[in-house]
Amino acid sequence: MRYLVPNDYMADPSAHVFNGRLYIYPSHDWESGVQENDNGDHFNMKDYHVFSMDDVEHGVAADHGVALDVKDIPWAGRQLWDGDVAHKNGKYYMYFPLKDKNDIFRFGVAIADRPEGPFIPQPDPMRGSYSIDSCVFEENGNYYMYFGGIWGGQLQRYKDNKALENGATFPAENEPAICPRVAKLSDDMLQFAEEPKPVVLLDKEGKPLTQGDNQRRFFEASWMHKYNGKYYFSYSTGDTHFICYATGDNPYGPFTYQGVILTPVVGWTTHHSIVEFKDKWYLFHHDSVPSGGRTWLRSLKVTELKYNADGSIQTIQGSAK
Ligand code: FUB
Repeated sequence: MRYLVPNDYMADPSAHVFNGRLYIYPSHDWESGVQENDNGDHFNMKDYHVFSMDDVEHGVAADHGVALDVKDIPWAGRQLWDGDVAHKNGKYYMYFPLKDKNDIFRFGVAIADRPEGPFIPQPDPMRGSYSIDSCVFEENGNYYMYFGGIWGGQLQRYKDNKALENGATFPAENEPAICPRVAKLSDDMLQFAEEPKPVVLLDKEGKPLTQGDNQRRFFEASWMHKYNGKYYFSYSTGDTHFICYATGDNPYGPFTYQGVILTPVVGWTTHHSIVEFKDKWYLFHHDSVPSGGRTWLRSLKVTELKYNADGSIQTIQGSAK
């Protein structure tokens, strides 16, 4: 494994192939001086760059520069976290989580004519949006947005898509865990076309993973890909630092837990994307080795991802020993 952008700190890579070229949409870490806390205030990012590759062997061929800056987003408060980009009818749509002026995470949409941007933000956040970590999956002209993250990602503040009056509720340890969400996007790609639904993660006995099962329950970093007709929902377990996956028969799930894709890396967060490019599958992710373990200064990596004959994913060793 090697670092893709050795001269800067980038994290949360969302990788996609557009027009035969691989594009990476990461978060852009920097040393903002904000104290580290469980709320993630130290992830104080203020812009996005876009990177592209002709092939993975030769690494990043181009840094296309700043594609979106927080100062150009009218409703911005702070913290541009993990975004994603989708393509429809010659336009590229970036979905980004950002705290508004009341310190509530919402999703914004920004539009470009080219995959590398620049992306022009819409004046307001998506209606009814909340929490963090957008991932957009396209199939047969339908676009599904997966999202959510607990703790600093604020997902525990919502039930049935409504903000809770008392601020936040976590289920008891033996109750079903808080679920990520999925919603189809509208034809114009600017709003949810439906109420977001919970993405239910089950164990092999068909029971929902519980909140106390923190080796397997969802924390943040949703990603969806399809392989051999199956839907693979992958995610981070946060405080236990695994990238795991669960499989299902349709984009809404439920998904059955299958195992670990990536064991813990150096740094608190672990976040990834999975993409097929030129007949191989890749795991893009980050760690904090180059910054000496400073968890808010992360660096991009890529490694090949391999499947077994039964469709299970071979576990990749992360950089934490
Ligand atoms: O980069 C900020 C946050 O850290 C992301 O949104 C989370 O997934 C975690 O990687």
